[in-house]
Amino acid sequence: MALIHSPRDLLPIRHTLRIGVTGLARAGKTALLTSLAANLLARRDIAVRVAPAGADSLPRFDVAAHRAALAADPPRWPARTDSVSLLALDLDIPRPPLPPRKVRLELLDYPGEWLLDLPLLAQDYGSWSAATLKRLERRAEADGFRAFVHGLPAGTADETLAGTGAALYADLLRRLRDGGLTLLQPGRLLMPPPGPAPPWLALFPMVGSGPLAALMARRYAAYVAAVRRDLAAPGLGRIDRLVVLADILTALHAGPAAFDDAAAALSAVAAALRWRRAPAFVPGWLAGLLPLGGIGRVAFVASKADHVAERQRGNLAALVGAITGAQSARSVHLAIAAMRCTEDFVWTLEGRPVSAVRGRVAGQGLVGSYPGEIPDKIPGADFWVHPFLQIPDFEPVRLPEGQRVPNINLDRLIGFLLEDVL
Ligand SMILES: Nc1nc2c(ncn2[C@@H]2O[C@H](COP(=O)(O)OP(=O)(O)OP(=O)(O)O)[C@@H](O)[C@H]2O)c(=O)[nH]1
Ligand SMILES: [Mg+2]
Repeated sequence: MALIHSPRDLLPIRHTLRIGVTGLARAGKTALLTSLAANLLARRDIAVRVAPAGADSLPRFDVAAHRAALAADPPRWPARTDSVSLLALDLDIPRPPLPPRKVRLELLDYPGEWLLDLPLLAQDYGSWSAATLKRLERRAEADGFRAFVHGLPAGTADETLAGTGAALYADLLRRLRDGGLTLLQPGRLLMPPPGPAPPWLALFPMVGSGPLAALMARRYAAYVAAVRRDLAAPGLGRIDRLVVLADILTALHAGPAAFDDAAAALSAVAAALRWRRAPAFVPGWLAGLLPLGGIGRVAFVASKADHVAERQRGNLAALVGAITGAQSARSVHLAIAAMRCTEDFVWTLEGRPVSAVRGRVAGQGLVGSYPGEIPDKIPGADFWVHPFLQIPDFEPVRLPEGQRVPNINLDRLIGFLLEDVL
């Protein structure tokens, strides 16, 4: 460990490192934050404590309640969360003979829907509309909305018409989400920001060049400006490192259309992050002022990796890499389980031994699972001939307070995120 990483290390103040943890609903954000906190708090080599909330504006992540759920008998998963929250930990890292390095880690539980707004920063209204309408062509759910858009009269920018279109589109996004799709934009239509809805949220894709299209283009521009503002805001923005969680196993189970859509979403996010990351020659203080420019490291993570055996986890990580194109000093792709609930075992299925996992399922006791082979690249048509099975809802392992949470590859994630800190 280097004694000094940067000149500010010599100052007797605590500096803050903010890590965004993002992923779509149920991707495993809360489980990851709880496990990270429990494992850092259980460390003996550094002093770690939950930082006081002070006069902060963001709600605090309730570590104590989430850990208590795991310590209960029977243990329960941490409850669902539906708002942004912040977990702050103060770390004192010894480095004799110098005084300890003082770092505040701020971990932000960031909605995945908002992550899907990043690609919009590089698109204008016309190209976003064209791409979105094209994707909708193949979806039966979109029939009503498509008919509305094609039937729009030329030459009016009527507020009522705009309102009808926006309501139809927002409803369509919700139905597509329920149908298992991921690439749903703008994300704030599905996960609105706190407070009353501003008029520019009433937005939908359309083609043409009349006054209504011009109104939509203005709303889109206002939307993108708000996304940009949020990224630089002291509350939600200013993220130094980012973890993008993806539940790839559930996407594989959902079938080719849903999987391709999820992969397209993840790949668009990865491209937006690559495009926005400040080049190496831009000094840190300046990079922090650029939109997204301050994000120095990104980890793309397949979650719930304890649902497959060791042999398959390499493929799972490789698949995330193939989708995101991530692999550089500043990005990694990993398969992790924030809370490992299973053990590997060899299962004989139809006379053939397969590497499977087993864990406890409420009401059923110990259950074996072998969902199928994980492809190590984006799967083609032959993969989908054999359906990928649903992963069971394993119970978490009971965890007495103060203990480390069993996991897979969490140390690698921490090592990557905090390489220059620990
Ligand atoms: N086996 C296993 N299951 C996990 C793991 N992490 C999460 N899960 C499962 O996934 C569910 C969702 O995890 P959460 O951490 O609540 O996901 P989230 O992204 O915070 O979800 P929302 O708050 O609803 O957006 C959990 O209730 C578990 O059933 C893991 O490491 N292993
Ligand atoms: Mg959550």
